[in-house]
Amino acid sequence: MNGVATLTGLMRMGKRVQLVGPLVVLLAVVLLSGCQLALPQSTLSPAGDVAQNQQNLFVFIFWIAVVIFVLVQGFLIIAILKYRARQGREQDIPPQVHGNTPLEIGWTIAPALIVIVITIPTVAGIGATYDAPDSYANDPTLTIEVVGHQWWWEYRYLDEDGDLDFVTANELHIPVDTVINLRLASNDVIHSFSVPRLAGARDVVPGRINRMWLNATETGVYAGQCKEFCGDSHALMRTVAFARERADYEEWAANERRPAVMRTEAMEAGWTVFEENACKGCHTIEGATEEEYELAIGVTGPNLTHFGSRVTIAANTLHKGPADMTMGAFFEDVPTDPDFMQRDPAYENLRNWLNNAPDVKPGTEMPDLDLSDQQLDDLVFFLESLK
Ligand code: HEC
Ligand SMILES: [Cu+2]
Repeated sequence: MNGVATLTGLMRMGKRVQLVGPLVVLLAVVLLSGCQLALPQSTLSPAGDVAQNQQNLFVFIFWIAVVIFVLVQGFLIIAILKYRARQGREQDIPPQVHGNTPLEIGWTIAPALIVIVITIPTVAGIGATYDAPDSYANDPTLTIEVVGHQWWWEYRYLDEDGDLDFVTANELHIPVDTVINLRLASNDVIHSFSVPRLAGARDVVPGRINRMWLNATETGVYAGQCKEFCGDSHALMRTVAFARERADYEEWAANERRPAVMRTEAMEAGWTVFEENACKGCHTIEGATEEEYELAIGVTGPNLTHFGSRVTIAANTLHKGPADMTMGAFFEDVPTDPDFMQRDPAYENLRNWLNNAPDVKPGTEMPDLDLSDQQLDDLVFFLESLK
């Protein structure tokens, strides 16, 4: 009987030991997965001053927490070892400190001081996220209105006089070492704008205009995302910021200011599909003059004037190319070959989007318009010609 009991006991222990290995591995994976620094949305690899300031604050508080952790755990371990029950002294009670006035005062004041030390730079840091501090007074500035829509971002660039310069969507282009003042508004529900490697998040609230500033200190492509649950496709409401040298940015902006390319004969079929299928009512394509080029002035969906020069669709959830291509590969080698768009399945993702947008993005206002294969081909060609 006893032997059986010992045996089952041993077996149980064996099982427990077997479990420990995988559990340790699992715990390590969960805990260490946060240690990768080069993730696209990591606040731990800042590429702008606002993100850098926020990281500095984080590191400062982190080390305070480490010191407190080591002290508290250290005292705890000492207490456990020193005052543990030992054979023969089960009844011993260590000296009691209850009512010890210097200690009581000490551990009231110390945490209060720690909180004050953390609060001052935190509040100052929050204050510095709205407008660039005076030390940036000599930097060039650019103001962009950011409008959150379910589920995409509209970017309205303002000129020096504060008048509307041009409108684009989802892909934010900025020059490096420039103070970018963002004015944030919502078209429907509360969203939150965030490109973590450049700056923290700010809520985008209907009925008010919030503001934040950021700058990019390195050229690069920085991923972002809506950070406030805003409905069905909230997780598919991303954004991407391209920080470029000033000359490259200026070249891009000059193109954005231009009206859409003139209609060529090859684009005619696609334009007809666009015009006859309600697209025109939801999307804007800015033409030169009304006679030369018919205007589309819909504002429900993204501005498509220079859609052909964008590399992503559906608020940066997909690139336009073949469905099996990774985002990274597409970004590295954005197709510039004029024949690319005629190749099958070159613009597969874009084609799928046009074919049935709600299938790609649940809840989107863009309907499934039941287009034929030929109409889809014509549309892809037309849209991709809008450089
Ligand atoms: C009822 C309004 C509506 C109609 C009609 C409509 N769209 Fe859209 N479209 C939208 C909205 C809203 C989005 C943004 C979806 C998202 O990303 O959440 C969109 C997105 C797009 C995009 C991707 C833009 C980008 O930058 O991500 C393209 C391209 C597009 N539409 C083309 C078309 C074409 C072509 C038609 C006609 C066949 C059409 N749309 C009809 C509302 C509409
Ligand atoms: Cu959202």
